[in-house]
Amino acid sequence: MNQQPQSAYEPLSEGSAILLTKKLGLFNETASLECREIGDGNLNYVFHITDSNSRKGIIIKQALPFAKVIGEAWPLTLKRAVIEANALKLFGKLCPEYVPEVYYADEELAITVMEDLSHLTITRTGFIEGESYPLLSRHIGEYMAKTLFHTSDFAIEHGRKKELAVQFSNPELCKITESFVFTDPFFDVESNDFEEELKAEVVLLWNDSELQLEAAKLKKSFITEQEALLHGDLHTGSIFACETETKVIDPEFAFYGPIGFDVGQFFANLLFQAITRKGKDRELMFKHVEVTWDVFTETFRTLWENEGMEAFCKTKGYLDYILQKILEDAFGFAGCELIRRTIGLSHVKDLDGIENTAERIAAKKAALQAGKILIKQRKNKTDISFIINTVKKPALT
Ligand code: SR1
Repeated sequence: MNQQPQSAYEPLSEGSAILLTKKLGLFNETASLECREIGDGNLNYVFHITDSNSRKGIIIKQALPFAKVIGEAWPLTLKRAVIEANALKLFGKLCPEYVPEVYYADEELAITVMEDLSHLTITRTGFIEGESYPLLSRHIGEYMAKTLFHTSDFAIEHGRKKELAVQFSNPELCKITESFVFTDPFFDVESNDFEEELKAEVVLLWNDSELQLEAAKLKKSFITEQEALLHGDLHTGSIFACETETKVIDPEFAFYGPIGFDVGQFFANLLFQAITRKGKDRELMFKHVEVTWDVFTETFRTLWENEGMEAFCKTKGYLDYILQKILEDAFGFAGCELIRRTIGLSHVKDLDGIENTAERIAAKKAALQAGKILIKQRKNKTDISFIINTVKKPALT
């Protein structure tokens, strides 16, 4: 008889999370530990454990074996916890200032124990409450340049890069993106989710053959190009921040893919805020987009010049070609993210949280319009102002 090996996996409770913390010796013996589950419960448990004597804390994140946002019947690999822990460790080496420290990881329990970031706020939440995080774009531009350059063929020996691409093979999580970002929003399928007031726009989008062709090209690029180790889900819900500090969390979607995907997702999520804001507050978001790109290119250029290992790094015009490709890709991927979070599965609170129906629908139409322009007109756009104008002056793009 075939016996299946018993898995040691079991979901933690607040009580068993404290017991685990004690077993790992993460606090001293006199600690008085308290625990709260603070996750949104969609994909993971997140336990916040604090010592009420020292006020120090840790986070234990545990992957759940299903994706609640899709349905408990949708099983989801626990291997993503290993991907996440390893990505945090690697990105942490490349960019310690912007990545939480990992103290411990257990593959069987699918847990990662990491630095407590409770002094920071999730950027999306802070933005919705009116925060502007002045250093965010500087930090994320630098984070992206360092993590993406240092995991690319431009910086590491080819055998090592191929080993990393295998280690971070993440088919199940990539499938989520392939379906819900790159496919479903462009067709009339059940997973889509939008208000009746948007139906006419959405039907136009489903019948736009030029848009579909360009979305297909972007999906192909996402599936086939192994340029660098991506975060893979770099939206403002994956970033903790305050006025002075920024930390990038949740790289469970990490895999080797096209560099522009991380850049484009971050751009799109800044644009959701630009769409919902007015006047000076709106300009701040456009400024964030511009600074992100400036810092990203400056840092990437410096790394390329000082640490580039690829034989063609000194070839005139090659770096400019690479940066232009990243920019065009980022525009297209940003367009897909704008459309997906508006009419597909897994919306953003920036738009869904607008209480006034007319304002909410207008904001969603603006997001769809910007998304379509970015996807269809991304080619040969050499300036960051193109993405800003898709929201600021869509008629001129
Ligand atoms: C099933 S997970 C839905 C979405 O949440 C994550 O943040 C990713 O964006 C994913 O597409």
